Amino acid sequence: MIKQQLEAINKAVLEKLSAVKDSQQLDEIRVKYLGKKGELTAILKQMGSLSPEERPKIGQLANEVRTSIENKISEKLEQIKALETQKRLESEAIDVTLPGKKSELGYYHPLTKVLREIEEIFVGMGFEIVDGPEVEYDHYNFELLNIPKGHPARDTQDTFYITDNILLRTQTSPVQIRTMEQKKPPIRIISPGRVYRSDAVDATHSPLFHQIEGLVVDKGITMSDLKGTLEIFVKRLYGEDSKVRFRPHHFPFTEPSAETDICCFECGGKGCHLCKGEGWIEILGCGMVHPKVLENCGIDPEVYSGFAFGLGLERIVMRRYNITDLRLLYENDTRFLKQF
Ligand code: 2NM
Repeated sequence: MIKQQLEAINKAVLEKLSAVKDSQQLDEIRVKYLGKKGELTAILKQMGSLSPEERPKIGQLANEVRTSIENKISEKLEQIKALETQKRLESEAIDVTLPGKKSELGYYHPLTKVLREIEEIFVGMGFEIVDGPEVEYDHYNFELLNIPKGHPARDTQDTFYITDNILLRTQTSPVQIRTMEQKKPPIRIISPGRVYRSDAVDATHSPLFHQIEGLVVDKGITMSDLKGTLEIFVKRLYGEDSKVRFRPHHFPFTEPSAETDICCFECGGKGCHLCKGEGWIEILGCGMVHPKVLENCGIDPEVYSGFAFGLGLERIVMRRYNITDLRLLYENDTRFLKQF
């Protein structure tokens, strides 16, 4: 009787196993037949009613059935696991032959591009690139540069003041001043960076723009060093054929002072729309560092002399690329920036 029941269970399990589709169904079968309240366990509890001769035979059979069912279940489990892994791999498969998503490359901003070019030219002539604070004392931005109290450049109309004596630098000259205070000549530096002036925004004005200033101080520096250096700079930037001229000018921090023009690269000097009929285009201001400025920085003007210059980066960039509105340089519209 028990023997038939055991064989029936074995048969039922085999049938059910063949229909199992996932590990959950398999677990249900295991509990139903082998669990503590399972059918096989229930049968084994009836063993007490058997005769002593029958008991070991049926016991052995029961164990065989149990082992067989256990083996079948774990066999099935392996099959299901393999199937599930295969399904997962199929659903997660990546088609490596599909075209990839292109990540966009960055572009150098035109201001950065031209600045790097200019830096390269001066580094090639032995200049160092020096940085300094954009928030400055009026002491460094004006006083030591020989720009006296009451000078129009110091007016709140033109300069952004933070306190009575702290302001946003209006040129990068304070970097040159700080360098002269800290280092003994020979000094050969350029100081590029942001500068600030209280201007309303239009096509040619912005309260923030960029300047590059340069300074050379040593024994025996003369106006011919200034002219030679700046001529080489202009030729490297605009081509070996370009011509420069120096016009007398006035700056409080240099004496003598000059403005440097380049012969119009559009018309070759005849006069056109670009140079406004002049034949020449102004590109920088320069001069021999005023003896008072050297002295202000602890450098003896009887022993040392120097020259300095300053140029506006935006104007150079705008002329280089024919950009007529300065605001385009600050809007960071990639449709504009991609063109350079
Ligand atoms: C310019 C024009 C001329 C200049 C002077 C100095 C310093 F600190 F040495 F006195 N730095 N930069 C200078 C001279 C700047 O910009 C148009």
